[in-house]
Amino acid sequence: MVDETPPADSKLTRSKQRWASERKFITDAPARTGDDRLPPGQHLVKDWPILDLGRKPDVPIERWRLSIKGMVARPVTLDWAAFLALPQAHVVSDIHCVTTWSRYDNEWVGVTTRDLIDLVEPRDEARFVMLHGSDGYTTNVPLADFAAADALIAHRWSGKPITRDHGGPARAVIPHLYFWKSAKWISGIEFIGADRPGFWEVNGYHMRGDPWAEERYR
Ligand SMILES: Nc1nc2c(c(=O)[nH]1)N[C@H]1C(S)=C(S)[C@@H](COP(=O)(O)O)O[C@H]1N2
Ligand SMILES: [Mo]
Repeated sequence: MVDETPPADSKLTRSKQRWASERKFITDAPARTGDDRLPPGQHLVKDWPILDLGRKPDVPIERWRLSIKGMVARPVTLDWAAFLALPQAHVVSDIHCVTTWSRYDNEWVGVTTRDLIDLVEPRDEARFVMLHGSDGYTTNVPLADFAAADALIAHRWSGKPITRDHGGPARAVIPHLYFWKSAKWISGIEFIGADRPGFWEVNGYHMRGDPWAEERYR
């Protein structure tokens, strides 16, 4: 057996000790890495694909409105200025699309769903939300998932305004569910008591859509 341990005072040992104290080569990687980070059946992409129904509404910020209604004590319609006046959160999260692509480390800026929930005060009977897009798209999300700490209504990605192709001026981002739950061109958040299917859910997609449980279809 060859002992490859260098003597304690060798040049290499001293370099390694110095590297260790300087944390050389150590990046601040997220806790989830490798197999733990990519859900089953997914593959990684570097670019950001565009998927929608093909109708891309043009919503200038002067006409942008977000109406939050349904089973809430204080329904509200936000215009762009009111939306930007709410606390702005920075979130880094992964995208998992049901068509099997995933994209890591997306940098979002926007208003957390928790802050919006605090604003409108859902009634006890509210259990789900229906998200509405200006293109007529809808998608249903359990309230507990919508209220996740890293879920937000985002208006910036990678330091820039979200483009029209990707749902700008503002879109939902609910990172721990498949990306079809993240409505682009968001125009409404409706709190409801009983679950009902949105656009893709009517067409056979899962009511919840957890990528870790591969909840693709039902
Ligand atoms: N309003 C709206 N939101 C939508 C869609 C849509 O067609 N309309 N498509 C969904 C689907 S299936 C996916 S995978 C993602 C795609 O977002 P992206 O084009 O920014 O990648 O948006 C989701 N949100
Ligand atoms: Mo999708």
